[in-house]
Amino acid sequence: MGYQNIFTQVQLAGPPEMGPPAKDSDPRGTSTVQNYWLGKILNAQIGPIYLGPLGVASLICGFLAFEIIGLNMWASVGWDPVQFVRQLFWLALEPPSAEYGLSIPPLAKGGWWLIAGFFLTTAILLWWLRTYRRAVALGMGTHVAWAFASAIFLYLVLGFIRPVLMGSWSEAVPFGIFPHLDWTAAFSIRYGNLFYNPFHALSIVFLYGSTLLFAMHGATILAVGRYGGERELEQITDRGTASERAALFWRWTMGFNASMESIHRWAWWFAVLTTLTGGIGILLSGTVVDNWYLFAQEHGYAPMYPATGAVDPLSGAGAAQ
Ligand code: 07D
Ligand code: 07D
Repeated sequence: MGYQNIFTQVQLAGPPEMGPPAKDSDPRGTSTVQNYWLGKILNAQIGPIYLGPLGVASLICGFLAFEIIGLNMWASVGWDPVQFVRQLFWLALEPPSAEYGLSIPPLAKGGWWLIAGFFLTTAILLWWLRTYRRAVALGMGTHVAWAFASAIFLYLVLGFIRPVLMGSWSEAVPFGIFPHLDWTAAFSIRYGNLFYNPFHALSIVFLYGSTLLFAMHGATILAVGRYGGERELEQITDRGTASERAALFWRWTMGFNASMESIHRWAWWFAVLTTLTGGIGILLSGTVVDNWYLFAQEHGYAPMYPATGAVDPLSGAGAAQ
C-alpha cells in the first residue's frame, strides 16, 4: 500500500495492510475495504477492526443507554414521531429531583436517567479498557488510554462523583442537546459565575492552548510535507531537512522551538490538563466553594462593591446548600 497524505493524489491499491501481530489472542477481523473518498481525508483502507469481548460489551451498553435516552425523549412527546424529530434538540431525560437524594426513584421520576447513566458509564469504562488493552497488545505505550481517562474524569465528576458528594442525583447533568447547555449555564449562575473559578480559567487556558498548539503543529508539518516532514518518526531518528527547516522556522520567528518529540508531549499535556483542571473546578463547586464571585472578592481578584444593605440570598440560613 502506497504512502499517502493529503497531497498525494494517486491512491495505490495493493494487498490490505493487516498490521503487526498482537501479543495476545487476536480475534481481529480479516476483511478490509478500500474506499477512494475516505482515502482523500484519511487512510483509504477500512479494517481490520478488532471486536473483542470488551468492544462488544461496550457497544451493547452504549446502545442500551442510547435507546433508553431516545425512548424516554420520544415518550415525552406522546410517542409522536414528527414532534420527536422536530423537538429532538430540546428534549431531555432529566435526573431525579432533589427530594430523592441518592435513593433510587421511580422509573419515570429519574429512574430511567439513573439506568441510562449506568449503561453509558459502563460503556465508556469498557471502551477505556479496550484502548488500554489493545495498546498493550501492540507493544505500544498507554498514552491514549490515560488521555481518555482525563476526559472520563471530568465526565464522572459531572455526573457521578460531585452528585454523590453533594448527596443528590439532582446535581447531575441531564441527557439532551440544549438541556445540557441549560444545565451548564445554570451551574455557573448557581455558583456565582464560573469565570471566577480559577480552575475553570486554567481549563480554558489549556483548551485554547490546545487549539493553538494543534494549529502550530499541524501547520508546521504540512508546511514541510514537501520534504517528507509528515514522516515524523523518521524525522526523529534521522533528522532530515524537513524537521531542521521546521525547527529553524520557529527559532527565526519566536526564538525557540519544540523538538519533533516534545511537541507531542506539549499537545498531550495541554489536552489532558483541560479536563483534569476542569474536573477539579467542578468538584470544588458547591462542596468547598459556594460562590466563586465572593471567593474572588475574598482573594482580592474581584472588586468589593460599596455596601448597599442588600444581602446575598445564598448567604442566608435558608439557602439550599
Ligand atoms: C468533535 C468528537 C465527536 C463527538 C461528538 C459528540 C453525543 C451526544 C446525545 C444521546 C468535540 C457526540 C455526541 C453522542 C448525543 C444524546 C442525548 C468532540 C468531537 C460529535 N457534552 N457542550 C456539545 C457532550 C458537557 C457544552 C456537542 C457529551 C458538560 C457546550 C455534543 C458530554 C458541559 C457545548 C456534546 C458533554 C458541556 C457543548 C458537541 C459528556 C461542560 C456546545 C461536542 C459525556 C463541559 C456544543 C449543542 C463536540 C453544542 C456541545 C456532547 C458534557 C458544555 C452534543 C457527550 C456538561 C457549551 N456537547 N458539555 O464536538 O453544539 O465535542 O451543543 O460529558 O456549544 Mg457538551
Ligand atoms: C465533557 C469530557 C467528557 C467526555 C467524554 C466523552 C461520548 C460520545 C459517541 C462516538 C469537554 C464521552 C463520549 C459518550 C460517544 C460517539 C458518537 C470534555 C468533556 C468522556 N467556558 N463551563 C468548561 C469556556 C462559561 C461551565 C471547560 C469558555 C460560562 C461549566 C472549558 C467560555 C458558563 C463547565 C470551558 C466559558 C460556563 C464548564 C470544558 C467563554 C456558562 C464544566 C472542558 C469564552 C454560562 C467544564 C471547570 C472540556 C469545566 C467547563 C470553556 C464560559 C459553565 C475549558 C471558553 C461562564 C458548568 N468551560 N462556562 O474539555 O470543566 O469539556 O469547568 O465564555 O463543567 Mg465554561
